[in-house]
Amino acid sequence: MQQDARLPWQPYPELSDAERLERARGCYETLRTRRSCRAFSDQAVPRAVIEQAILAAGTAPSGANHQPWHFAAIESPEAKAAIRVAAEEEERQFYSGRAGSAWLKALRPLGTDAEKPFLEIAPWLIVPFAQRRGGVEADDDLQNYYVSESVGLACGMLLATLHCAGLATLIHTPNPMRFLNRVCQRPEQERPMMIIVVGHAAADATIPAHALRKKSLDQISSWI
Ligand code: IYR
Repeated sequence: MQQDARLPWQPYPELSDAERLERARGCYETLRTRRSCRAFSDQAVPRAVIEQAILAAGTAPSGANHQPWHFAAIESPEAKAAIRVAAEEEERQFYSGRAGSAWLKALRPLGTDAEKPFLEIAPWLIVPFAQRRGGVEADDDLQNYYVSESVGLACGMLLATLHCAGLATLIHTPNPMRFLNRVCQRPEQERPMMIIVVGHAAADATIPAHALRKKSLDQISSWI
């Protein structure tokens, strides 16, 4: 195959600046309603929706286009139970001291604790794994670049897609989380980055008021 073939740029839709602004505002209005959900119902989510979201994540930019990610999508009740047991074990130690007082103080407004029933109740858990080596072809064993950045970008796109599909999500980060390699049967050289809990919010779900405190444009930007 010719390695350096080039194709013409496929034009994006032609919009006026007013239409562009309207679309950007629309995206913002959609994304600003995303909340971390900590109480899920057991309402099912079709596998096809999860597949589309992972496909969307897989379009993210990555170092040298090596796409250094693998997404383990888990719906098996046994696997979810195993993840809950292992995560709660780590979290109990985390919340009973390992986190340190400053970290625990920072988490207080969220009201989180070591109990993670949603890991079994929500219909899907997605675990993104970061690959230090790989490449585009299945049997490539090349150095990957900007691995954390690439996987972070893919996870952001995954989260945005799931939100657009009307699903509730939570990023859960058991600490440490190496047990995920065992449960998801992934090789040791892959690093689990987080658990993305996916489903529908429980009827009695709440959010901490703290979650609504978003920084202003002035706080998060400078214009040079
Ligand atoms: N992993 C813990 C603690 C936790 C840490 C941060 I930073 C958060 O933003 C939320 C929780 C847990 O999931 O409870």
